[in-house]
Amino acid sequence: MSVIGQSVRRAALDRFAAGRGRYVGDIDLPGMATVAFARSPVAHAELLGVDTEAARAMPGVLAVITGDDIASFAPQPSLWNLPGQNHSGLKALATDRLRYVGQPFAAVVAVDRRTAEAAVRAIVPQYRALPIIADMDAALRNDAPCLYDHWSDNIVARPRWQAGDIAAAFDGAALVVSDRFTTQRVHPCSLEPRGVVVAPDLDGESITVWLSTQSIHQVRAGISECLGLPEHRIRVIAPDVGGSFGMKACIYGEEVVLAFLTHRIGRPLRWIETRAEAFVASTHGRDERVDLAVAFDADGRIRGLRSTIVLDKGADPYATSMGTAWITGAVMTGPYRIDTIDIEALAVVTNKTPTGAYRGFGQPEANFALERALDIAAQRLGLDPADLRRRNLVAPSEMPYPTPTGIVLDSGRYADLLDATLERFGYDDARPAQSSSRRRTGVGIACYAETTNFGPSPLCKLIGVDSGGFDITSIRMEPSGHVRVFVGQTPMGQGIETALMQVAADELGLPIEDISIVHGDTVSSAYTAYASGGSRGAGVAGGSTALAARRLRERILRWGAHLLDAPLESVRFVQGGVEVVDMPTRRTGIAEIAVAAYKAFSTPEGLEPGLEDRAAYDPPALAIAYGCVAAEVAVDLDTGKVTVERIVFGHDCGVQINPAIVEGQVIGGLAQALGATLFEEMRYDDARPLTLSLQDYLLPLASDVPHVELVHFETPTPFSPIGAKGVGESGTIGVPAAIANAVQNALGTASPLVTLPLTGERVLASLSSEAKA
Ligand code: MCN
Ligand code: SMO
Repeated sequence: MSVIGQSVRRAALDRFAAGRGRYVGDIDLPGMATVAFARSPVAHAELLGVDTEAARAMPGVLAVITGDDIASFAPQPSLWNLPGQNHSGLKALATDRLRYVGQPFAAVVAVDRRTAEAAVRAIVPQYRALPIIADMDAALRNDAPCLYDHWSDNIVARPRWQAGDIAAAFDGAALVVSDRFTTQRVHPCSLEPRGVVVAPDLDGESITVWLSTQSIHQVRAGISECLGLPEHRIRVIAPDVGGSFGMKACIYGEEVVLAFLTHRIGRPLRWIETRAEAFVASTHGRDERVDLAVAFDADGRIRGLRSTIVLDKGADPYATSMGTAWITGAVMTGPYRIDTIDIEALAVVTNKTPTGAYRGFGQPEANFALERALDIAAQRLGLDPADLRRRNLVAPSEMPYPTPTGIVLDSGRYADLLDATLERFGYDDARPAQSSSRRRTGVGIACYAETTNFGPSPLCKLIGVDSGGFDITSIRMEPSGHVRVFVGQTPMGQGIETALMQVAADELGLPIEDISIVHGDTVSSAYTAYASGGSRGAGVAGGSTALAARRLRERILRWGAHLLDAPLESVRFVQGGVEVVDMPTRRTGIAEIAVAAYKAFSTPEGLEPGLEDRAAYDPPALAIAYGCVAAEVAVDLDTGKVTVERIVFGHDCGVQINPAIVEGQVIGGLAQALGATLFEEMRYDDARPLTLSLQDYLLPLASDVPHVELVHFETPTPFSPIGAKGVGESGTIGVPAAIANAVQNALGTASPLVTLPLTGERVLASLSSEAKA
């Protein structure tokens, strides 16, 4: 029986549940000192000097450094570098200017955390306030000051996609829907904050870095670049990672500073982010505004689409630079047949914490705009929202369907999945909205198409990712017959290690207990140029793992023939061994083959002793997952509070390796999206952050998550050897639009909801517009 498709229990679950996780914060090394960072208290200022004298004099303080001490460093690298993109040139510690509240400008090393934090409080920056660029409008104003003196404006880059005759598409339209759709800034809030431990190696030249990250190889390259230390002298290890959600994808200044300091001080060092620090020190997500105009025929067919996307990148375009906005532009046409477009994406710098990757990565933002626009159009054209979508969804017969932005909709049954989801939901009976004087209910839907299996090297090159998009897997059968699989992916809660065990077990016909995964170490696991992220673990690392396991199987087969003294053509691989075709008594088991391969008094023609192999997999294209979300909400007319009563989530991630994990991924992503739809928001007052604790920043509780029913389709993608598409981000994409459409359905003719989150205030404001109308 195939192991793929089985809900194999995740190996790490019991360990985590029993409190036996081993995170960066659990690492304790002899002589280890603690680092704390002094961070900017202001949004924008000229930094005139930093008085560190009092801090240095404190007992227990081992060192204090400022930006001047790292002046020789190379700037913090960014993961995406679009052609023509502007760079900040900023280093790990600020020197002449402070550009956001939370920007580090000095670091203290002390014997313990309390001393380090007290010393940080004793560091006094002298500064002169500068005019603040509080938001994207301020950044784009003609007379706006430039955040960087070497830029001519505040724009990081502005890629554009154009296809077809856009003027004609709009001129001949029966209806044009046009509005401004805003997705707010959110805080990714992983359970485990960021953390770094560094130690000098015994050779006195190399260092080991333990880091809560999804990108061990990029971080190694980044530290190497910043410090000018060769990569082979830096070992990066990701121990257990307690959630990362994209936020731990980039190279932060903290790891660079600690790598430098451990060298200088010759002691192991630790920095563990505090929860309060995380709100300003780790990258935020979203913060995009989408101006969208869609032109329709009278029957609801889409004629063309115009859009301008603006991403508030915060103070520094490092991290994933323009990536989020680029993806928003690239996926703006969704799962629909749209060939005429004019889309432009801008990222601008402001005086806020930098934004970076966050689960969904630009796609919820696009989906919210497009799916809201489709509902507004359906209402104006007198069509059912589902019918309007059916008329535009790309049909299986049209696939592979190249979208005008260069994405290929590879496979799937979009309309069938919409129908199946609506049937499970009872859509036809659920509409129209019910109302009473205090409470109204509504239903809403949203479809999505999602880029997954991030990779193809040509795409990486196009967008300026500095490596190809392949994964490498090495595989070794030990003399005991146990198989170790060395992968480049990093588990961060998504269960990739279990899925990859299943892939190897399946190819080798072995029980899952006979497989283990080695991950998260630049020395002992495999190299992956691009990290974990882009929902690529299952499809891309699953691909390289399947290919490597197939090569190992071929070796086992040849060893088997050798041991059986039979020609290769006459033997076959069977569960647990190799046998001569039609002569099952002439059989040798895996255990005997494994021992023979290592003892090897004689070796099969063309092979060497031992049983190991490797494979790289570079997908030919992104694999496009898709789905449909149907939501039922209740709106309290006194307070505007939205309660999500029920969600039916239909999705297709191709072949499911582990259905239980897939389900957990979808529901986890959905819960995150629910928070982002209803109440999560990083609030600022003139670039001063107001939400600095979990008291102010509302995360969804278990009781906020409604009953969720899933509908699964499994259309294998041709772009992965195992047919798997990604699912790790799927839950986040269609949920905001589906809920907003349901709330709008409840509110009826009130003014369109176009801004997230859907707070009570916003809902009441929309209602009062109805009263006036
Ligand atoms: N899977 C499967 N069959 C498929 C697809 C996926 O069984 N066809 C399972 C696999 O166990 C896989 C998991 O679902 O590991 C997610 O698959 P995939 O979409 O390939 O995503 P990755 O493994 O690359 O994980 C990264 C992805 C991203 S980009 C973010 S952001 C995210 C997410 O996963 N961050 C997470 N899910 C998260 N879940 C947790 N708990 N914590 C995070 O930080
Ligand atoms: S935001 Mo996920 O790491 O692609």
